[in-house]
Amino acid sequence: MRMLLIIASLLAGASVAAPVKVIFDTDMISDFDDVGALACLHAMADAGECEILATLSSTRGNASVGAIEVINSYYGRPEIPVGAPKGIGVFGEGPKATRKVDPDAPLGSHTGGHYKYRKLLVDYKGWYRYADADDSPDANSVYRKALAAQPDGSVVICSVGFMTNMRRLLETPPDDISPLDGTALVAKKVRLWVAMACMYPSGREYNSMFDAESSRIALERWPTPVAFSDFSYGRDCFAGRAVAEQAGPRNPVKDVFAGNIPSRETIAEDSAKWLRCGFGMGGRSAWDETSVLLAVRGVEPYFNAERGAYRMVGSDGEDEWAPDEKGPHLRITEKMPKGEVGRVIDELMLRKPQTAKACPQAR
Ligand SMILES: [Ca+2]
Repeated sequence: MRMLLIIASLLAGASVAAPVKVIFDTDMISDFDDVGALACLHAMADAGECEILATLSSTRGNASVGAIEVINSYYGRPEIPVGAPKGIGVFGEGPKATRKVDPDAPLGSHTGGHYKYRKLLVDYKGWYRYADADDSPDANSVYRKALAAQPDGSVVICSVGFMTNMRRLLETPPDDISPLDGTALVAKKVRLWVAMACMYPSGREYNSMFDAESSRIALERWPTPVAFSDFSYGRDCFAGRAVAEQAGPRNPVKDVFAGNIPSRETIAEDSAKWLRCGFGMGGRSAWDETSVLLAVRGVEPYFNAERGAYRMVGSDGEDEWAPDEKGPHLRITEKMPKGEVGRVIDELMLRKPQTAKACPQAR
């Protein structure tokens, strides 16, 4: 019954005056819509729409946690707890990496998608504590402390990376933080998990496939409703060019978008090719930003939603959606035109932080 009520309230839209209590879980490994998502979350926190309880990385042995801290610091919230998984999950500077990144190695020796996060640590020295995610606290203890301290049924978890931390959290035993095991603690404290994951109607999606075992366990055992902004929704909803082209001093959000979005002229030369790569005139596919919008503001007025269940199937990270009007999951579909959703996201990303750190000199 509780699950039905939660889904009904989510479908009806966010009408609760109290700030939504959010735990944000991101990969920060190669793609950069994560940066936009965390920026939107801070902007909504500045407006009193949400409270950010913790910010976790779902990857380890890389600059992910430091990058999260740079953005938290930019928005004046350097104290937000951070952590990363231990022992399992995606490791290093890419999903298939096998060795730890050396945070002191010259930037020029690093290539690939993780470069942008390593560069944040160089450009914003002093804005973070953990250059390597492995040195940060265990995500399990961060989650358990954050959940145990909150009222029952009040927390929304928003994951925009791998599902490693959700699986590990469910498997935690009782400890001195809480007498409840992980599954019981989640059932008691979490209202909703919003996940950027999976691909409608079926396929192999980045966040689901690279730690597929954790995805399978988390989706099968999670005891609360789960709402998805999946690959198929976000791929042609674009955001970020506005912040990339924003006038005024540099900041870490602008740096990442300005450095990673192809020019309008480049996209105009072959827009179909760039769409396949997740880029449009509006910027980058807003998979992760649409997820935080869903987590804080709910389904209305932005999205329609279908009930059902996502399951991991096969042996190679494939997922599959099964429509079911009594299912435990929701997936969002288009209601407001995606161009307008992108502008809602851009407006959040363009807001100045209320207590921003002074930006360093451009390097
Ligand atoms: Ca992500």
